[in-house]
Amino acid sequence: MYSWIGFGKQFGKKRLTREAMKMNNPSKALSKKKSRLTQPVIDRPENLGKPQMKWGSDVVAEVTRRLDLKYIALVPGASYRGFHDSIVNYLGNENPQMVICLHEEHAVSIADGYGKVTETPMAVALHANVGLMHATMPIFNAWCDRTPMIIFGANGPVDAHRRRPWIDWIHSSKDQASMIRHYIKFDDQPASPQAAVESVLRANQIARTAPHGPVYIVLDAGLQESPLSEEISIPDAARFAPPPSPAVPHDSLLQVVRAIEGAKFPLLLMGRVSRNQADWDRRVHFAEAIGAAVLTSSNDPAAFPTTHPLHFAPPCVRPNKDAAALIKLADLIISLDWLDLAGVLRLALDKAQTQEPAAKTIIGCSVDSIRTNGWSMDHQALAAVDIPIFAEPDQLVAQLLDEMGVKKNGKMKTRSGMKSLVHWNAKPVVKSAATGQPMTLWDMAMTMREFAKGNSVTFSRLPIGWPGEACEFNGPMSFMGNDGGGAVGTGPGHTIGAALALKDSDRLVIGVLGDGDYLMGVNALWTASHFDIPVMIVVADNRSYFNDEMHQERVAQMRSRPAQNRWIGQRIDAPRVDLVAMARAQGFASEAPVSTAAELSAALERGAEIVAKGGRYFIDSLVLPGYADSGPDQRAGSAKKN
Ligand SMILES: Cc1ncc(C[n+]2csc(CCOP(=O)(O)OP(=O)(O)O)c2C)c(N)n1
Ligand SMILES: [Mg+2]
Repeated sequence: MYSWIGFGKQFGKKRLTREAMKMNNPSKALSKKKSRLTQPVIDRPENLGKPQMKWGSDVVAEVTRRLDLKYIALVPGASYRGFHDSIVNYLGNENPQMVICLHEEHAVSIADGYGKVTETPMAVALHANVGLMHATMPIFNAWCDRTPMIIFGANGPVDAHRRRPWIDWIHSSKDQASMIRHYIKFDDQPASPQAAVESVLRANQIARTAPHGPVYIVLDAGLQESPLSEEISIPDAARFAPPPSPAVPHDSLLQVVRAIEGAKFPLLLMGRVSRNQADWDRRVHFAEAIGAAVLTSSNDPAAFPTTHPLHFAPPCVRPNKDAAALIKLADLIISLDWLDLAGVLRLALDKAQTQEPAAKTIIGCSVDSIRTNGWSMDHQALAAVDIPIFAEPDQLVAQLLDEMGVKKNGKMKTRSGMKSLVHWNAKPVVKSAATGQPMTLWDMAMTMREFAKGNSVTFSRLPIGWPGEACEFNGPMSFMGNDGGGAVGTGPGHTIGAALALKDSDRLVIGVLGDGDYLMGVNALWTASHFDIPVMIVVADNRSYFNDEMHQERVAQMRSRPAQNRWIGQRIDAPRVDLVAMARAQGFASEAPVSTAAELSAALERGAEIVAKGGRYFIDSLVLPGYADSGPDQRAGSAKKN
């Protein structure tokens, strides 16, 4: 099999501590930790000799090499053949190493999955026009996910006299980035190799500065394929590092402390926070020190231990009953970049519109406002906030602990208003269906929860309707969040990208996907096999785009029309798609579909053994159509044709 080579230092960020701030030296905040990520020795070029930087595209490759970009996901295309050659024959297919994909949508989704885990960018290369067109949807999703990503596109030759007939003309467009400019943070089309140096350094800095996001650099084919005619200066990339989070002004910090001291029932909404273990620990200390209840969102990566005594309600997207009760009870709400603060308050407090004031003190901590534009509305409704904090949430937590002098392992503060609350995890667990009964989504979810308990599982994705009660997350790698852009088809790519990032760890990466999501993105799987990435995919197979059956049922009911027709144009049946064959065809081990909790348990054990040895496993888990996010009596399984 393949062997692996070690890899060097990584651009990373540390919180600004009081000491670092005193020194007023942001570079102190760069992590010195060695990356544990390694690159597979695979697809090795031969007879390279000692490659010299001689071509325009060599310069782009050279700068890219210095940015600690380990991988470049791609589908090839002649528009960037110069850059492709530079990566293979100049860089030796290392740093970045090519991750070949069967669709541009997967190249971007894999980079998104990777970025969610590492909070660092993966590079992507896309063919002119058509490759970019294939990739637009996952680029939008990465934008919504706030995932850093450096995308190289191509164009031209921009100089029309150098274009080959036909093919170069269809690969040329004016302002190519306009196709995606509404959902990227930066784009550029440098006109010379020296300008490309600056362009790539700037793109890297912007992608890695919070709020993270994708950036796009268009490489003119003329620039790529021109021999260098002058000396190129490539500066030390460390001098173009992303800045750490802005610090919270001391006055604001004191306001927050006073609000906490005056609160009877503080509630922490843990939203888009970091994947860093030390930050996780600080969030736990903070919640315990101030005795705040905690909510987490099942849209976002794990942010807080979900079975912790202060995490009273199961994770959710829209507030479930328990979450709404907590929001109603709270007199102080501290939002740590909660995705939709105004929306969640509106739903929980039964407000007719988002601007209706909530009679609570609200602290909103986020840097998201600087990324807002007029095209995408993914910035969500405007929240009323009493103490606005422009900083990354973990920066605020670190400074608050410092300011309040919170000791590690101090006692958890208890609040009288919390005594009567029953923790979601203390409620009697509804057993899975009796052996032999077909599984509901609830049964499947509870079976997976049991399995995950004994294994170090990273859920790269969870399907629609998955119950919060199945989300037992105990660390920042437990769950990577769902598709921020509501992008069906990204699940397989996200899973493989997350597994690539975690391939040298002891974590078992599992993507639990809807069958519609799996089928739309299914040929992402081949990349995992080609790269020998250990991973498991489990499909909650209801043979339907079931989410939309629910919509059709609702519309029919609103219009007093027959709801039993909701399945038409929704069912993925007749013929049944052989999901297992599609996985096997791409190098995954699998077995016959399972339809009971006992069968699923056994399949998971078999799969875990194979993945632990470095393999890939696929499970087709048949479930009755229906959702379990409102509890074990799952919704709407009945109105169906058969
Ligand atoms: C690219 C894209 N196309 C269509 C949709 C609309 N859509 C939302 S959920 C969904 C169904 C997804 O099916 P599946 O993954 O099987 O999950 P299920 O609804 O069955 O739970 C569809 C089609 C979407 N969100 N994204
Ligand atoms: Mg489905």
